[in-house]
This record gives sequence, structure tokens and C-alpha cells, in this order.
Amino acid sequence: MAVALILVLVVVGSILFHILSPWWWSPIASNWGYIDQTLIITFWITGAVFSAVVLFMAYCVFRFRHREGIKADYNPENKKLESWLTAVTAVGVAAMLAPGLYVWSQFITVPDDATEVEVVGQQWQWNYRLPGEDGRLGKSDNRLVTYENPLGIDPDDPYGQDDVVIEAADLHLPIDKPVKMLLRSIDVLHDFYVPEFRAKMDMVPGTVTYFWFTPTRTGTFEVLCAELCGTGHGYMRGIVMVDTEEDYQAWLDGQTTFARLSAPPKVGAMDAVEP
Ligand SMILES: [Cu+2]
Repeated sequence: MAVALILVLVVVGSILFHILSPWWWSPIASNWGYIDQTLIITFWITGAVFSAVVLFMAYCVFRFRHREGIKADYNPENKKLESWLTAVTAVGVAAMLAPGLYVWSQFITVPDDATEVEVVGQQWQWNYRLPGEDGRLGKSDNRLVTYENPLGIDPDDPYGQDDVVIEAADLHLPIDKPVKMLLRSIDVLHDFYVPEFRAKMDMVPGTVTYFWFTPTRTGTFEVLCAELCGTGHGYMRGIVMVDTEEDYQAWLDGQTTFARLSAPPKVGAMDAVEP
């Protein structure tokens, strides 16, 4: 009796904890409300199955408790029970997977008007690159990474010269404009994750992964690395600011291009003075 009661309390406690818990997702800041809906469907299905299984177990513990002179039936096979349990499980699993597949197909279908933003992860900081006036990112290669060329941009590719390079600083994005995030890593696995955007993806050295989203509200959001990438993993934080169009342009105008970064330093008046 006590065990059955504890099992019932586990179910009631779990449901109350879910309803009354002060912890919930941070408010969404992108178009990916679908991802939240998919998670909620999964919560409902797994919650219902968990409650049903534990309550059934409590019922069995109570109903079939030990009594003198009563022996259990040996009933190893029950075709009818097995078929409807299989059918119910199949429907439950399909209901959890189908919305995910639907969202995934949208997640990887990038709209034509999305602008590209490259994110480069390295131990342990975030760098970014935006296409310049030509609207195209130049070629890059991890073998070209040097102190002066931290993103490994190909200096011989004319498309790369006007690329905007943001090294270990905040990224800004304009509101309501779809962006395709191109993800690169120059050392180990990282994962670019902004919880409010509800989108993330692993960054694998040697390849470029991507996802897209549209920021839907202005604000300052924290970037986390969601892939254990070494001793500094916990400090691999960054900031993404979603701006109005004017604020974004003002920020963009103050950024440096690859051409300017890699230009030889000018000899100033101070250098000309003999000691
Ligand atoms: Cu990392």
C-alpha cells in the first residue's frame, strides 16, 4: 500500500512541479516558434506516457499484492495486448517525430533573401565575418590562418577584400531580416548557440555548417558554446545584439574590412624621427 501511494505521489509531484516551476525557456527572439511547439508536443506525450505507466504500476502493486493462498497466473503471451500496445507506442513515437521532421525541413531550407553571416569558433572566442559591398564572402581556408589573418581569408580572392572582420567582439544583426549563419571552426568542435534564437549547430573544423533564422525583437543576447571544447569552454561567451536598421548601419560603418586589416602599417611621423 505504501509503495503504491509513493508511486501516485511521484506522478502528482511531477505534474505539479511542471505546472508550478518558475523555470521556463527564455522568451523567444526569432521565427522558430515551431521548435517550442515541437518540444511542448514531446512534453505532453512523454508526460502522459510517464503518468500512465507509473499509475498502472501503482494499481498493479496494490491490486496484485501478496495474499495467502493466492498464486499468480503464468501468462507469457497475450497477442491482443501486444498488438494494441505496439499500435499505441507506434502512434506516440510518430507523433513525437513527425513535427520534428517538418520543422527540420524548414530549418535547412534557407530563404533566398537571407544575408550570409559567418561565425568562426576558436578556443575560446567567437569571430565573425560579414560580406562587404559586393554582398559575397571571399574564400577561406584554415591553413591560411595567421596572427594578421585570424579567419584564414584567402588574400587572392577579390571577393574577400571588402569582407568585414569582427574579431572577438560583439555581433550585431538587423531586426526582421533573415540571416544564414555559416559556421566554421579553426581548431576543435564548437557549437554556436543563442538560446533566445532557438537554433544551434555544431561547428566542425574543415567544413561549413549552417542554419538560418530571422531575429524578431531587438535586444542583447548571450552566445554560448554548446559543445565541450576544452578547458576554457565555459568562458566561450559572446554577445549578439539585434538592432533597428539605423543602429545596425551605424555599427556596420564603424567596422574594419579584411583589406584594411591586412594592409601594411603606414609609416607615421613618429617613426621618421631619429632617436
Ligand atoms: Cu567552444
